[in-house]
Amino acid sequence: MKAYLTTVAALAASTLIAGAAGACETTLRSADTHPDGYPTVEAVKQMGKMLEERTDGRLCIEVFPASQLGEEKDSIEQTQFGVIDMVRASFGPFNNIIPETQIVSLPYIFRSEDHMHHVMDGPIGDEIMKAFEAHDLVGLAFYDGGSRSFYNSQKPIKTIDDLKGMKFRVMQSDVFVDMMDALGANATPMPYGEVYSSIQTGVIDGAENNFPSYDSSGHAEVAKYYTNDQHLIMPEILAMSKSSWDKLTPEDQEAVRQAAKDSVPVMRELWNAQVKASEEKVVAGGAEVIMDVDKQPFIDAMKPVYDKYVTTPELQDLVKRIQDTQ
Ligand code: GTR
Repeated sequence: MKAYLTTVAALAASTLIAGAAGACETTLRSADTHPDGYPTVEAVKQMGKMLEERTDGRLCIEVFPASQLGEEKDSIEQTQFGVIDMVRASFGPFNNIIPETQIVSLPYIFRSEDHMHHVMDGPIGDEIMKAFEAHDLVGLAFYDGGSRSFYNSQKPIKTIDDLKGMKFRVMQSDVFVDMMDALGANATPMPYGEVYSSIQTGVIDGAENNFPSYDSSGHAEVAKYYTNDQHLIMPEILAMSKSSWDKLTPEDQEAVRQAAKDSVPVMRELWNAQVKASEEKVVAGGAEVIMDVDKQPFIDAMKPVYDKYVTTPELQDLVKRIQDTQ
């Protein structure tokens, strides 16, 4: 399950910035659900190297990969409580906690990953980032989750009709339960770590994710039909515990912000390489990938989800601002 990442891990290691030697005064513990070598894990490690160097060893980051500090939803809570200093997570598990994350988590809200970058790198992203503070979190940087699509163990899915009555794991967010309802399928919200065995034992038929996660989680081994419908292009975030943040001097806070910002291009480069590598790897491993999907019926089917979440003139305006962003 880990071998797939060798190339990207090597790429990451080769670009590492040498950190100051010796013990760090403060080590920030950062949680990630993904294994070592995954782009998000490597980007935060590189952020740590930059931070260590720029603060003369005052601040370091230790990344705990592979859900060592708990499943994503739990590590978010632990970060809010200050037990964990930092967490890198998808927007999905924040949806039920921070309503401001919902609109940019709607299916097909973004036309492409570039569109998402343009929105999240601008004023709309800044507004959403600020919303984390009311929930004891300081948003540091937006990372990428690529585009998520359906996969399952039963049959190739070509149209919405093929999804009817099937059971799919979704992240623990009401938005995605409603998305599955709108598609006529059944949603089973559950932690990421339970998906592999749930597919294997037939508790669910499948799940949905991007190529790197489909690959690294091993889900491709148990659910070989992947349909590239790209229903979700949504941001991920690297966030810090407000209580850990408040312990830092303004100078160190600035160093953390800057290092997080500088880790974004690193993350994007690793990400693009990994998407390609993972797609090739799952296909070589026997996955049947349907790339050519007519997305329009999927987009049209999402109307009830938009009706449910885009409920005020302000939210309607936000959707329009997102759509108008080039
Ligand atoms: C991945 C994402 C993780 C996690 C996972 C999931 O794409 O990077 O943060 O949210 O999906 O489906 O739980």
